[in-house]
Amino acid sequence: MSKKNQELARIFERMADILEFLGENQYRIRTYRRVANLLSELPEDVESAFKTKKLHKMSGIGSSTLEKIEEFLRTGKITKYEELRKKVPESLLELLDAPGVGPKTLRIAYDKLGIKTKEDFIKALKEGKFNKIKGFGPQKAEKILKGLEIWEKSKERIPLIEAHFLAQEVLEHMKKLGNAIQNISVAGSLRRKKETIGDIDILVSAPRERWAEIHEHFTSYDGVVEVLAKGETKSSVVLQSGRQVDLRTVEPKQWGSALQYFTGSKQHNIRIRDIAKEKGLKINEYGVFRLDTGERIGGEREEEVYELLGMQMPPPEIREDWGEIELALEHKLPRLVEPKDVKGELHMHTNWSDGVNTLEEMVHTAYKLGYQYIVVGDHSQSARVANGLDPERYKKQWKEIERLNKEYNPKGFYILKGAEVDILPDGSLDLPDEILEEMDFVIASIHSRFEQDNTERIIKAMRNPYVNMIGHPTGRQYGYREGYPVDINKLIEEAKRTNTALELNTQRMDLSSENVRKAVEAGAHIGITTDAHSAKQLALMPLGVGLARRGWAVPELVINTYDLDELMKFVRKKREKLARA
Ligand code: DGT
Ligand code: CA
Ligand code: CA
Ligand code: ZN
Repeated sequence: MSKKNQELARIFERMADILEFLGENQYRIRTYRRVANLLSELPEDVESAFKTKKLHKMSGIGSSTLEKIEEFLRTGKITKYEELRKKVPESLLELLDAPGVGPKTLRIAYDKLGIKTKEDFIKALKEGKFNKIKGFGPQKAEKILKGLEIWEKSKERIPLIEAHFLAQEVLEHMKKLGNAIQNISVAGSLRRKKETIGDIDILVSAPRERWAEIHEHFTSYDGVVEVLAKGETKSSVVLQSGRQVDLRTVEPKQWGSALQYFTGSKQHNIRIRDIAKEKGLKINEYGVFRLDTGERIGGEREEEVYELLGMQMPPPEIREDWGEIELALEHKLPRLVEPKDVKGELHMHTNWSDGVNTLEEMVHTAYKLGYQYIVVGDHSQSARVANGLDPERYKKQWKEIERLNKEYNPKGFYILKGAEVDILPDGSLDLPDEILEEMDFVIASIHSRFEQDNTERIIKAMRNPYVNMIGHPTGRQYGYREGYPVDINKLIEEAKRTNTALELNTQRMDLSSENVRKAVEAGAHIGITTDAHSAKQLALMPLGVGLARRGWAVPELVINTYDLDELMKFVRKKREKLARA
């Protein structure tokens, strides 16, 4: 649906709300709501529907409605709406977007309690002022407060990992419909693996006669707290977590073009449509068409959309108009790292330090994931809260690692001795070289002094011949804390020079995609890790791979796509290089 349709539908909805708040004529309120519904269901652009007089023929759209639409298309405003808005305090109007807050509730608040702002409204709810009002009761107040909390949250963007899990649950629910659904996929920024997601988009293809059933099933998912819209082609819901999910249905033959369209990004799609135009084609969510005859020439498969433009299909993660279009036209897109390339986990914790699972459980899970190796990277001694290990405890742990290796090596799986060693404030390491030398793979990370510039501190750590990867290089922990000041360009340069990898930590989303891209362009190595503190978290790897793909990472530079031999070669190369220097 076009933006204009949405905007206009919202204005009619809002006018109905205001009239209801003012206690006006029920008939007009119903009319406005019906118009809002019609507009949001309109398959074409309201502007063209107006020009072709299609709107004029629709029942439910009278002459005064047409006048308002005409005014909006001409001026971007509706006078009637501007007049109505002045009759209600602005800050109360805003509350109408919150679940469970309708115009009637606001009217009561305004009339009986003299409430004129959002803040007063929340305060009155908390203080139980509504309880005295007939038909209101503490349960209703509680429900509204909960709704407001969710609503506030929904205004923030969703961290990728959270969106991923929410979407997985919704997909599971949708799959219960079985063969009513032909294809289903996430789209939008979640498919592009953006670090934060505005709302979750899900696309479904199915024969038209199944659509009603599909939207019914979607909106009745038990994680839904509010249904924002339920239509023939699109429904929107709010989940308990306050997050919004949109679901769209298309016909099976439209699957490819719709998936392309709803994956975005908008910038990417604008460029794609321009290229289509130059080639005498038109591309939209319904398919690929010839401009002259209007004939539909494709759209069932997503690749086909790009093929018809004579280009490669850029992976969803890089569809941002960041240079991918030019390369795709020349058929020169790089082959990005894929989840199936990953051969091992480089960073995880067991209950020897702050992990929740035993070494054996972590090892078993990694083996089941089909990996060749796992680095045991428990914290070092100065991480007291994390129960960090001193040299003696590492040596004890090695005994257990050796025992497990006897069991796993014959199956082609290798447990590597390692540590996540703390980089101390002066850039020295929390473990002596003698211990590090006996390890197979060492991560060094900063866990203190987040306020200072840590560039030199990290560079010093990189110059240790036994440090193979810098853990979470910028210190950013998405949604929890900003990173420390650090010159990423210098780190990348030194990483390349010393043969040290930079970690892309899936859970912290550090490195950002931008930084991955810088590292890749400079030819520095990256390690994609889950930093798992439980066996379950080891499964987050594909998301990390998605983040790396967004940074255009190629397998040659991602060290955990290497076979064990190659990985050990990477380790040895640094030791030899720095020993010589
Ligand atoms: P978000 O939700 O803010 O993280 O970002 P997206 O990219 O998921 O954006 P969203 O949910 O508004 O729309 C999903 C996709 O649908 C978007 O990436 C491209 C496509 N799309 C939506 N509206 C428009 C539009 O007005 N023009 C174009 N070209 N594409 C659109
Ligand atoms: Ca979205
Ligand atoms: Ca959306
Ligand atoms: Zn860690």
